[in-house]
Amino acid sequence: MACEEPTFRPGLIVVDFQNDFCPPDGSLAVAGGRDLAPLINSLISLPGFVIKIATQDFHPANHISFATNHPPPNNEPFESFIELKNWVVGREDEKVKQRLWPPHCVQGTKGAAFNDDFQQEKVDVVVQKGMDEKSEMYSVFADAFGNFNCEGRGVSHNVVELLKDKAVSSLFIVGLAGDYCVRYTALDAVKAGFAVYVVEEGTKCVDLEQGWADAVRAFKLSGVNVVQANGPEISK
Ligand code: VGL
Ligand code: ZN
Repeated sequence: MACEEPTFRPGLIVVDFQNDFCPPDGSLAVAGGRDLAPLINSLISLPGFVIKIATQDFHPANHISFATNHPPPNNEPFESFIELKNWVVGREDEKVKQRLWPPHCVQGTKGAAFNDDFQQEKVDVVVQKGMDEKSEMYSVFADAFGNFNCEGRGVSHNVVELLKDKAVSSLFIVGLAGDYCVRYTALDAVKAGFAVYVVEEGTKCVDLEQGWADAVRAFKLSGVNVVQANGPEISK
């Protein structure tokens, strides 16, 4: 009987490693975000990945997630939530809570550019997302309602197709922020059928402790693996 070929074909996704998510000047700076550069650069320099993708949050100035685009009193960045309606035909009755953010990653600004320390020339494909003013896309795969196939309404590429074209089996995910775009990208990658590994030291959260605790709980429920860059500590 013929043996199955081993099918471990890993891909790497670096999520939103952009100036606006990094101290000291980012408008939505995640504590410690900039410190991820050495680990992310060493991962992206490895020869073993079948494809290396960087995602880029890339909003129009009138994006629905910006607190400044909503009237007071319910327009406090980080604090306020609005109701987002699924505007896909036939699903308008679906709603999700949308947290409001300071304006960030506006197309054409320095804040939307990749962090200067990031060796972006080593990336194979840059995928821009969040381009539709009425859609939130934390995940590079789908909008806030889990609609995949958002090309033409908020994302530059169909990432599932990109990965399937390269026969990717497994995805390693790092970047910002652990409790938002990394979290939802990882969860959707499992839905799309990939084995998923979030590298713990390769991400930082907006909400320092609670954000990561909630993300890990969601990862456990859906089968996202959390791995350590240097492997588990072995007690002597
Ligand atoms: C992100 C909040 C708003 C992220 C993007 O990259 O995690 N968070 N937009
Ligand atoms: Zn955003």
